[in-house]
Amino acid sequence: MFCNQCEETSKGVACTVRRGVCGKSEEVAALQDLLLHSIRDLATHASLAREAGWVDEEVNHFTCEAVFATLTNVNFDPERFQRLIKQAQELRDKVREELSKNRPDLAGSLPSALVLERFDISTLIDKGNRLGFLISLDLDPDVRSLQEILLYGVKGVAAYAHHAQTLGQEDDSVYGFIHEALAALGNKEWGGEQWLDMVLRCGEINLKTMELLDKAHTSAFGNPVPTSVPLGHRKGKCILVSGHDLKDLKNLLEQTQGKGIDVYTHGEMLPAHGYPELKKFPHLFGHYGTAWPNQRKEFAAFPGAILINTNCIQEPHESYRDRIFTTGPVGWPGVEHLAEGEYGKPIEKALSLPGFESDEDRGSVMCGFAHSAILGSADKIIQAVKDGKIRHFILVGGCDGARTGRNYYTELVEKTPGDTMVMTLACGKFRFFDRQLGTIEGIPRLLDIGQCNDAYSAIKVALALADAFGCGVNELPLSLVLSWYEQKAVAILLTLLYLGVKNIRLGPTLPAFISPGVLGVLVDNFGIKPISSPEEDLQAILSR
Ligand code: FS2
Ligand code: SF4
Repeated sequence: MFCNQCEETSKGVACTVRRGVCGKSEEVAALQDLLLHSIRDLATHASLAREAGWVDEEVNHFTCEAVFATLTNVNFDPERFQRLIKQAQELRDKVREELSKNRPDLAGSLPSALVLERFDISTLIDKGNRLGFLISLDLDPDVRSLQEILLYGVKGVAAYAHHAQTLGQEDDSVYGFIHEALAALGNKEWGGEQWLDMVLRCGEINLKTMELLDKAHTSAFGNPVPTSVPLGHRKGKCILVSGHDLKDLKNLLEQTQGKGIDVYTHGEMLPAHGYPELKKFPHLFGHYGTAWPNQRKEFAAFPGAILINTNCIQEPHESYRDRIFTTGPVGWPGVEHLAEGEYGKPIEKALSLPGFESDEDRGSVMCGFAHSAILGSADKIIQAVKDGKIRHFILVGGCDGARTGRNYYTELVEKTPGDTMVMTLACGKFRFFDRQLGTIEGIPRLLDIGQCNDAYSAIKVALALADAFGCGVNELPLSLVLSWYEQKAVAILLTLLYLGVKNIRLGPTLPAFISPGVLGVLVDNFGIKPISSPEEDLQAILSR
């Protein structure tokens, strides 16, 4: 196996033997490799078909769903990959047939197809092992690095496009780019400049995708409003929902109404409490636990059923294996996977379990500071900056991780002086989300913008502030300190680079897939830098 797509890759280079650090087996790695080769094949055909004016919705949706399954900590189930590989072949054949009908000029010169004849898992694993990683390891290191950045960025875009599409928001230019980029990964002629151009285009298309997702969330659930969320629990039966998919949560809230079950959020679901169409359910009680790396301990202690709908899943511990259910792109072998909206089983399970035996007050946190809420206070914020009451904005955003070394972010936030505002998003915030940082002019100093899926909100706020101050984003008293782990974070980083945002601090380590040559380009053109110590970085940030 070869996989270097996440921050915790083995020895900071790649996971290559037996089992990835995340728990991905060699067999699943081979199936993911074969799936990616199959999707590239499908994308090559779909791109040609699109040029001929033939676009297929099923192909578009499948591409995103299947690519999403290959992100870190999403799907570990060989049987699900077996089905996806078969489906990729069937859809490729469908597109190929259309092409033969509609592009007679291509007769005899259709791209060669990756044809699989047997679909038993061991044959597929064997094929995946023979094909290996999608990007040749023998390429020029900078070209290989740029292709890997593109592949991982596209994975993030596909995940966001899938989230948006399930809520009815889509745009063919997003699917068009995903197909074009995946098809390009077979190109042996391009040099660094062409790949760099594709990488920045990926950032551009991700911006559009995140805008679609923002529209999807706000049209379905309303604009988030600042909301206090209890961190404790109350006596009663309970279901915990982890992941990112708000539509699943709404379905579950509807299906549990009047059943005497409280619903709690975990990890990236916390921002759900701020949406009017979700917070209106009185049995959406509170937030339980912290971020994904702590799930084995936290899920084991949760006395009800658990539903997880996207990344990040870890190997379920025996103590809760019979009460955890997956839905959407996520999967673990042996864990019951539910079709969208079919939550009878977790409900039944929750009713059969003891639930919380008593009330417990553990305080609360605020969420719901998405663009509409922050920009609703824009006048106050701008005045506070002009009056010198707000010296600097620091966006501390990104992923949490299982390894040590992320305490940097906690310390940095704890050490920010009282005249700075800290904006945060994604699951890295659980290292400091309950800190009481006080207020400036009545506005909390710690503003939770939302999930990683809400990075668009942060961008919108930054652009609006730049507009109000009549300057560019890089001239604002704003610094970005990011923590990355998986491929959604790669896509967001590419969007920031596409927007020309400079001097981003990135940690806890730099991606293994960035070659020294490509890092040089990022440093020279964008001033990207690794994090150092909280004290040193704060001093540099505040002396700007
Ligand atoms: Fe966190 Fe994991 Fe959100 Fe990432 S829950 S690291 O995949 O998507 O952020
Ligand atoms: Fe290793 Fe990360 Fe790949 Fe898992 S996703 S196999 S930890 S590089």
